[in-house]
Amino acid sequence: MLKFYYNAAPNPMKVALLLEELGLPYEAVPVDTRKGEQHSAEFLKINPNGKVPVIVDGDVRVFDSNGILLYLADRAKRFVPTDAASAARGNMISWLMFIATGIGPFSGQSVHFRHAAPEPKEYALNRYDFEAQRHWKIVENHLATNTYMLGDEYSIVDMAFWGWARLIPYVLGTGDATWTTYPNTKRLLDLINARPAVARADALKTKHAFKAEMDDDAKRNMFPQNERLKK
Ligand SMILES: N[C@@H](CCC(=O)N[C@@H](CS)C(=O)NCC(=O)O)C(=O)O
Repeated sequence: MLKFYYNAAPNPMKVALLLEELGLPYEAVPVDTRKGEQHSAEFLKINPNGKVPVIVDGDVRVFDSNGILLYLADRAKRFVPTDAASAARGNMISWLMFIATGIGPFSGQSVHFRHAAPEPKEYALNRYDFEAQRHWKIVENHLATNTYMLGDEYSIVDMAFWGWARLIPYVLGTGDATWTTYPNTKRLLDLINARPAVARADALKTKHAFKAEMDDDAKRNMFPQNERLKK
């Protein structure tokens, strides 16, 4: 059976949503990143990048969330335009990579500098907050004239969007006021949240007890770069 290495963070949750949408049987394998399980020699054999998500299905291993979405959707021929030469496929790849290389990394760094980095952090926070906002505004404007990220059809790009969109208030530090600036984003988020597959994906995290405390040990595991500053 397909093994899905995960925790409850945005990148694994996108994949959980697709697995549930496809109705694929899978075994969810928790990787407790606050305990440092992503750095174990055993896990690094599965994902040399030491991060979740990863899937292993027979002799196929795919790591990196957007790569996994594309692999599973292509294989199932669902939630993705399948004609490799079509305009629809080009559009899908553009938006999927925009989320993979822009929305995800800038939102992730915005979270880090806003909520975890020590002072002084004004320069870095300003840069990542600016870029996170710039990327989310592109999505917001796009959704003013598109029901879903690819127009009329729900796709893996919406699942990639969903993983991060529900965290925008935390990413941008703007709380409930966020949605007055991002009404179209909220509309799509609500549309996706109403899908039964979302409830099933979200139920996953209740099946395993992940470490909740961000103590010194968890910080060492999550932010190993800081050890260099102590030397
Ligand atoms: N580009 C990767 C990023 C994966 C990633 O950053 N995963 C986080 C959880 S969302 C993680 O494993 N963090 C643990 C760590 O960085 O040590 C993807 O999209 O899958």
